[in-house]
Amino acid sequence: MTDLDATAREILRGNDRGGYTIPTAGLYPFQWNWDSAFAAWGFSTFDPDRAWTELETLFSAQWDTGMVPHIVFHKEDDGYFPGPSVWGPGTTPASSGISQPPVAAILARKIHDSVGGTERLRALYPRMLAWHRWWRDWRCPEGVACVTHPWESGRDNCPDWDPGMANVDGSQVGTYTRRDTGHVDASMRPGKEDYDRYIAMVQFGRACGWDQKTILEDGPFLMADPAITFILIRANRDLAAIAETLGEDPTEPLAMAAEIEAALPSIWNDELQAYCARDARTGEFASAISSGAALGLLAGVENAAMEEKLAAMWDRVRYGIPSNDPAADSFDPRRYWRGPTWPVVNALIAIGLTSAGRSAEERRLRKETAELIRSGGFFEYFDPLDATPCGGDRFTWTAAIWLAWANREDA
Ligand code: 9WN
Repeated sequence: MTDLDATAREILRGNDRGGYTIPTAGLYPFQWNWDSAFAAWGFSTFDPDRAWTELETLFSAQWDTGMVPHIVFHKEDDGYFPGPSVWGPGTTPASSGISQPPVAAILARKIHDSVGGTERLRALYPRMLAWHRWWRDWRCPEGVACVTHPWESGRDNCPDWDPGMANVDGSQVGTYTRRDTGHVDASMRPGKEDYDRYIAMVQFGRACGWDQKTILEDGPFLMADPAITFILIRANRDLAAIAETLGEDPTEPLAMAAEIEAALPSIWNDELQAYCARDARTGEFASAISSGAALGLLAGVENAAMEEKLAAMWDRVRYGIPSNDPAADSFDPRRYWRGPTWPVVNALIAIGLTSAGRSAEERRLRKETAELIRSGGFFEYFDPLDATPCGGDRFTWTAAIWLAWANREDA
């Protein structure tokens, strides 16, 4: 074990709050959905029991509808805004009212493949299936996966969401105090106008009691998300493989994957020659290619024209896949999802590269990601041009993907 491995383990242990990990102390004091799935993957490298517990705790907050919330507020903490009182009453434990990228089945399968735990997986299976059904019923109105809030995408202020955000009225939200900019440099975070709109969307959901029909039909924001679309296709296929392992019927998850796949032409942007975010209300496409398109390989989607664009995008930076194309006007190398590279997204893309047998690119991505962590530490994300570490430090998912992927010496 290297010193970095030891530090990564310490970070996971240090962010453990008893059955769940927080993403990082201060900035994110609760349990986040996809962060926890990655944390479980990291824990599986040295504490398989703790890995399964992480997923179990996350799914213990699942709503009756099948939705697994994007934040679970296990304990009070006023260091984060918007906390439980903003999302509204109604759930135990308290949680947010939206979801996040459904990576749990993808990582649960990986964890089971490497460390076993069939009975733990068996208990989670119906919960994961219910969650995928929720995505089908409430987030795939035209086949591909949509998000009803940029936070649901996990790629909050990515230019992917600019067309939809432009139509959200944030002028009536009232006053509130942000906490994020007290923890990290404001120039690395979404701006005030973004936050006003984020809060307006939360207020809409709360006002209708998180009624999904109302949110889907009349909510202020509904955009097709290429990243979640690809993740969900892959997650459904992995769930089908899990079903087979458990002696369950894989037909339904396979059918859900096939339905989404059949709808992919609706997010093909001819102008950009790539799969792209698209406003489901107006039909408008996002204006730049993002790392969402690079997740196509997760779903087995390989398109020569798009691959060429993605390769050019990668070559415009030195470290990792950027969250937004450096050739776009909207590119900003340090502002959150508007340009930086995210080790955790690189790890997901690498799973896709491995599945596609593209080992040279997987190796390059792994080495570039490892270099960022070696030089800058376990930060939330990095400037892809000069490797400056950004956002929160001692970050759970960066430590987790180091242990599960980026520290691999070579193959
Ligand atoms: C809102 C915890 C989360 C990640 C998201 C990332 C960021 C929250 C925020 O932090 O979002 O959910 O307040 O900025 O964008 O992907 O899950 O690490």
